[in-house]
Amino acid sequence: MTSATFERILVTAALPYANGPLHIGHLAGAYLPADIFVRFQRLRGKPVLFICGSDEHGVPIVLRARKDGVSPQAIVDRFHVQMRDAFAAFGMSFDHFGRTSGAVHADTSQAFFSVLDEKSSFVQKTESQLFDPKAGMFLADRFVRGTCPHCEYDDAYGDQCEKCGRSLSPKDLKNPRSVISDAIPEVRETTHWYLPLGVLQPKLEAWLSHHEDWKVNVLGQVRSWLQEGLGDRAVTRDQSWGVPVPKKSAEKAGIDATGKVLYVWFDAPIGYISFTAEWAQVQGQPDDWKRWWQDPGTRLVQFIGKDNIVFHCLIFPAMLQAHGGFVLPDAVPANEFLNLEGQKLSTSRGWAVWLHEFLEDFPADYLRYSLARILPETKDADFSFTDFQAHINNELADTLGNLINRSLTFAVRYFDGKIPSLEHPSEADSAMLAEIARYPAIVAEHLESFHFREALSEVMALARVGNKYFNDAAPWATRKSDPRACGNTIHVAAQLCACLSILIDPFLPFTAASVRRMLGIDGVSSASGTQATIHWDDAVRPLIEAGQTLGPIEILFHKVQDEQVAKQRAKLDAAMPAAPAPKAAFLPMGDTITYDDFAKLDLRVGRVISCEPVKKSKKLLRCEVDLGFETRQILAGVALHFKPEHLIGRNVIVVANLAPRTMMGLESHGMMLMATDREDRLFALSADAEPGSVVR
Ligand code: B3M
Ligand code: ZN
Repeated sequence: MTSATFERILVTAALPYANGPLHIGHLAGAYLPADIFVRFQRLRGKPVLFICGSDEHGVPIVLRARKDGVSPQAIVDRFHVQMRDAFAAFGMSFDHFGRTSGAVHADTSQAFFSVLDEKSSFVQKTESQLFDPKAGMFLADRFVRGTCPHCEYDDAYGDQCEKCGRSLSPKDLKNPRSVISDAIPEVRETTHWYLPLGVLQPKLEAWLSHHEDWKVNVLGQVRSWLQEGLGDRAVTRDQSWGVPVPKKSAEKAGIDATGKVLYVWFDAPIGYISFTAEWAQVQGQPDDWKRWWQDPGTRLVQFIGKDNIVFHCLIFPAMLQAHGGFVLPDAVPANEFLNLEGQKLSTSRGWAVWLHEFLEDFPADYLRYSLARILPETKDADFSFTDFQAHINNELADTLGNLINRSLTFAVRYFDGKIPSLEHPSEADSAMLAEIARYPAIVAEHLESFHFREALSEVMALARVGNKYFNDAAPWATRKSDPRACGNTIHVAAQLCACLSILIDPFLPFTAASVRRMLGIDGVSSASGTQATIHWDDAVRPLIEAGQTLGPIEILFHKVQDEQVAKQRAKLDAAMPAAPAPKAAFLPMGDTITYDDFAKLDLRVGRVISCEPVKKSKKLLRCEVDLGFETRQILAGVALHFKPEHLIGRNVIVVANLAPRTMMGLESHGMMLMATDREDRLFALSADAEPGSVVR
């Protein structure tokens, strides 16, 4: 089936963990592309349903709760609301934003598990796993850290190494330690349900063979997993936070189900289904979710970031196949990662632009535009505030904003706020109208094939063509010399603005709505739950009648000032101060000596009674040191590190039996011991004992 023949499109975006605020990396990875796609499809008039929600189970949430000293429920309650609101403020037009800690989700995922269990799709295995004897719990996934067996990175998670990206199992780690108690884990036996993916692999491969057109980055990962051969994946965990393993399954297997829950990556993707069921309930048609998930006329498109590829392209499809009766993803347009100012985004180190904070300084469409410009579609991308400023000022303000603003302001000022008629258009007018007719299909083709950057670049190309047309037509000159030509220019420019108000809508929904308000266009909407009467394809033809009265002019974009950029940078720097220069290596150990070698040293406590610089020497200080039984002159090469007053009156340790040496014409009878650190700082050794005391 080609994508055109599907009756409806079900779009999902990865469910973000409810363990912290959202940042620009989240938007660029999955949500902005998904929203662009959905808004475009709604404008096309296709039945489309957009599902997302928060992923509220799993170790990250439990760890965050422990860190904050609150319950996991308190954490997810807080971040679910924060994420939902931030998404809404950025115009993410979900039809439903659910949560996996809800009752419908628990029922749906338990029912799913039970079907697989009844079909004997699972195997049960008793295996030894890491157990924290101090905390009294098994240590799955991120509860353990240790050294990666592949790359030796010493802080790898139990489920994945952040350095080399390999997926791990806690027992693979060398020198494992509990994240909870820092205890060294013991090995204990426990029984779990496993999905034997190896058995399911042939059927998966058959299905995947119809999707050779997927993105290269996605197919690359999928193929490498298949080549290695899929193994058994545990789908349950020993833990208290999660969807409990269904009692019936536990009884059937003769396993005590207490403290056993579904693995978060088993229940989370089922969230897409349970949230659709919740949506259907809200619509008053509780069974309607079936049409979206079980009718082969549905095209399922799943937007994710690259770290979720294996789950969406192999494991979830295998679960769906094992269950039977569900549609499988037709496309999984995964994005690569977004970096920030040249560095990896990091929630823990505070290296991020948080969505809820961004809105205090800029309108949502600014970020949507700048991110859409650089989406990491085929490789990692970098967000920088300098680029951001250039995107807004040179492109949004100077190109798009300028075109719309000068066209409509002209009509307000010289045509009484009405769109003039088109009479005997010039060649240039007709050529411009022909361009308008050409672009909707060009942009649509890019959007259909998930080339969002390219699509946006075509939209902006049309705006540039429009600016050139406006400049060449010079209505400010023809206003007096040829009023009809001037009217025609403004008429055509208004049609162009109308067309752009549709083409920019998936990217800049807030701006698009402003433009349509100014133009007085009703009947276009890409928002959730709205029925449009004017569609994407209508953008090819003139949408404005002559005589149409314009609404009040709205300023679309304000330029981003240098101070605003500086403020954002300062915020980032405050969050993560520049890393200290790496320290020098420790000096290598000296050769081994015997005790007798050591015993030759006569170390004594001394007190510095006087100290002064040595003339003509930068380094030497001359000290009188009281050793109890006598007073000695000792020269110390420490003048660059200590002032005489730092040493006078201090107890020091002296090598008392060192042969005398002459320096700068002065005799030194012994040596003071100092510690040198890796930055070459000196610390005098000291002891609170009377002068003359023996050190050994
Ligand atoms: N919560 C992981 C993530 O946020 C996970 C996605 C679930 S999608 C079903 O990267
Ligand atoms: Zn590694």
